[in-house]
Order: sequence, then structure tokens, then C-alpha cells
Amino acid sequence: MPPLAMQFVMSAGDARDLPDSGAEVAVVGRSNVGKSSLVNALSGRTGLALVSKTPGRTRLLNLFTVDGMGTLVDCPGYGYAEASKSMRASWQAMIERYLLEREPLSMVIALVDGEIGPTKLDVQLLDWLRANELPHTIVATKHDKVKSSQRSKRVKELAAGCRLEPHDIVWVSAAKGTGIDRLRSLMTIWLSTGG
Ligand SMILES: Nc1nc2c(ncn2[C@@H]2O[C@H](COP(=O)(O)OP(=O)(O)OP(=O)(O)O)[C@@H](O)[C@H]2O)c(=O)[nH]1
Ligand SMILES: [Mg+2]
Repeated sequence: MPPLAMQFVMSAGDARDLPDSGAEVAVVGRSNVGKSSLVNALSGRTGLALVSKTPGRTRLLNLFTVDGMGTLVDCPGYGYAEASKSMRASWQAMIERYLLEREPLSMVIALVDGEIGPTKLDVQLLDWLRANELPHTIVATKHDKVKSSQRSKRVKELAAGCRLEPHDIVWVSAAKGTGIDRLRSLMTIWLSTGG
């Protein structure tokens, strides 16, 4: 599948400032998990979303159009160690409000670091998504960083950590392109059917 034609629209500090959309997919996950890199990989471009060496740089909701079908939102990462308690609380409130109140939202892509596995905060987010009955898909990132000898074990461990079956999880590598095609087709389904 060819890259998705994507264009940056705007950054917003508040979900209420986002423009209307026919259908929307949100990318959420820990800071440094690879959200912005994944957005770039889906678009086949390198500089669309800002990838930073310093975790916690994306503090706004970044909105992109996707192939005239809908929008994708790159959300600020959580679990950024150096953030103050009050900053953390305000980011969390902002993202939770966005996820709960954003009407066009048809899918939440929850990223888990494939090398590290689900952290306590990742599991909390998954529990929260389940409790609020938000449609979500778990995507494991950085597939290239898992040694091939460890892969089958890691696939099982990561799924168990998320309380899912291995086939429920989409593995990707933004660096190597693994799984990107599959995620592009899933994106078109989520944006055309509204979930
Ligand atoms: N090896 C490898 N590194 C990756 C991959 N995806 C992302 N990275 C690296 O992980 C780091 C963080 O990537 P980002 O895409 O900026 O992560 P993010 O989730 O957007 O982080 P925040 O914006 O801080 O929340 C960067 O150094 C990336 O180059 C991947 O598939 N493979
Ligand atoms: Mg980012």
C-alpha cells in the first residue's frame, strides 16, 4: 500500500480548539515510545511530525489530515520523568478530555514499546480505555530493536502484559518499515467506517 497522503493542519493545547473532522484516529503512548516516528512512517515522510531526542517535547495535540478521509492526532506522551507533578496532571486531564469528548474519534492507537514491554502507566492507560469503552488497538513499536532470537518470546510476553492474545497486537518498526503497510490499511478502514 502506498504511503498515506498526510498534511499537518494545526497544534492545539485544548481539544475544543480542533476543527471538525469526518473521522479521527488518535495515537497515544508513553513519551519516547515512537508516536511521531510512526506518524512519519505512515506518511512515508521523515519531517512531518517532530521526532525528538529529548522525551516529552510534544506537548500539544498535533492534527494531520489523512488522504482526504479524516484526521490523525499525535497526542502528547505521558510518563515523562522530568515533568513536574502539576504539568503531568494537566497533560493527563487534557488528553483524557480529548479522548472522552472528541466526537469523530473512531480509534485510539495505544503504543507500547516493543523493546521494553508495557510499563505500569501503559497498563493503566489500557485499563482506562477499557473502562471507558473506547475503541482501541495496541501497536508495539521498535520491532527492529528486539533481537530475532527473542522475538517469539517477546511477542507472547508483551501480549500477556497487556492481557491480550499475541494476534491482537500489531507490531511495527518505523525505522525498518515492518508492519507499516498493515497499519496503513487498518487506518483506511478506521477512517472510512468510523471504527
Ligand atoms: N530503532 C528504532 N527507533 C525508533 C523507532 N521509532 C522511534 N524510534 C526512536 O525513538 C525515539 C522517540 O521517537 P518519537 O517518535 O519522537 O517518540 P514520541 O512517542 O513521539 O515521543 P514524545 O513526542 O516525546 O511523546 C527517537 O529517538 C526515535 O528515533 C523504531 O521503529 N525503531
Ligand atoms: Mg512525539
